[in-house]
Amino acid sequence: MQILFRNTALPISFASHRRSIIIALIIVSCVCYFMTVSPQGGYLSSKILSTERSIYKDSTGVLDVEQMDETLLDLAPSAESKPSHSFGNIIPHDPSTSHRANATLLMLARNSDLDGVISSVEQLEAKFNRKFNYPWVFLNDEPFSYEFKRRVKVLTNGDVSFGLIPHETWVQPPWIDEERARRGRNMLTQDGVIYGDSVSYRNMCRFNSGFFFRHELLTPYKWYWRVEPDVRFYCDLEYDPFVFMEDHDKIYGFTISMPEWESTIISLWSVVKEFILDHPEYVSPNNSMSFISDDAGDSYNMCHFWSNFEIADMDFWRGEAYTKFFNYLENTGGFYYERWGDAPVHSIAAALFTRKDQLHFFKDIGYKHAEFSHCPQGRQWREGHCSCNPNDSFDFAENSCLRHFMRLDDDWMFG
Ligand SMILES: Nc1nc2c(ncn2[C@@H]2O[C@H](COP(=O)(O)OP(=O)(O)OP(=O)(O)O)[C@@H](O)[C@H]2O)c(=O)[nH]1
Ligand SMILES: [Mg+2]
Repeated sequence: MQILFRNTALPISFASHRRSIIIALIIVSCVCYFMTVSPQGGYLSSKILSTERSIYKDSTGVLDVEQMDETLLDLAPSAESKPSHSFGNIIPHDPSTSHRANATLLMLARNSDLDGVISSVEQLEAKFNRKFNYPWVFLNDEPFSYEFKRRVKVLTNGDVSFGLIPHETWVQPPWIDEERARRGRNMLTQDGVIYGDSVSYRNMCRFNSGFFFRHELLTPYKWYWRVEPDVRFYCDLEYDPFVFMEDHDKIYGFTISMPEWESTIISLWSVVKEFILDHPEYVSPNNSMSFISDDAGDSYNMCHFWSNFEIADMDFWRGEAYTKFFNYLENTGGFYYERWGDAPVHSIAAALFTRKDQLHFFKDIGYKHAEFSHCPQGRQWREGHCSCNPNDSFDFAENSCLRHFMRLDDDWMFG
């Protein structure tokens, strides 16, 4: 009996052992299969995704992130392996498969600005550039310290250049009548105007108006994003704003617009009007005069794009219209006799010498400089994971110039 049991038991146990092996093999195969399609870590899944990234470009080569997310969801083979909602956000940007712009991030700074520089760079890297790796250019009127360079370079994977500004493009030109300039500074100081007494502030404004784009570190580039120390970037930026500008034939992008202190630019508009009379050929037929004037150009309403944030095309500043315009302004000495800012100078030129559809309001970029911020609204606020309060945006302030920009055309709302 025992033998019989043994004899019969042996084949039974061998057969069941074989079944177990086959079941185990099936389970292992299934696990391997689901690992490859799992959103959490499958090597193969990331391979599929990176291929899709290169497939789902529009005709201009720009990645349509929303389209890509939807497509990936469609591709998911089963409910179990469907990507989570945030899946699209963790796909690293792969510059090798995307169209890039000839662009740089740009900051003018002093060695003493280091903490504010680090704060701004750290944020822009986290919110945007970690995925895109655009280079940075830092400019200074004095050599950057070893410490400055060491602390800044470590913040980015992009190339970083540190440049010295040529003396003659920074300091007050020798032909400026210093006595007249001093009287101008005193007047603004008495009026309590910020930086009214500062020559270095005037140097900075003049440099930003007419020279930065000619610096040897910037001449290789077409596009720049101007960044200042101690600013805030509130939202994730999943697309490339330089490529956006290029593909949509834009020239100048901004986030905040406001009126200038009138006493700093007393004679600027009359000089601008003279220039327009001398050179009507540079004024675009489709210009944005109604952004900068409420009376068809008779007077300036002081509205300007706040130039501490700019994403713009340096070829426009290097072009014939702006070169002649800047030289015209420069020859009056107004940068030193008054305190002409680069913001009204850039804004007036952009408004007059470009088509209005070449100006772009980056309403999806949450940004703060000093006490004024722009916070995106609605879907853009949610999808950008913005940390700003959407109810606290300078756009709604009485003295914001956004309504002047909006009245140019309603297209900006859909642009
Ligand atoms: N190298 C250098 N950079 C300067 C100098 N003055 C200003 N800057 C930089 O130029 C930019 C504008 O200067 P700010 O002092 O911020 O001027 P602002 O934005 O009009 O005024 P704030 O409200 O004080 O920020 C910043 O990036 C500064 O770091 C200077 O004398 N030397
Ligand atoms: Mg500033």
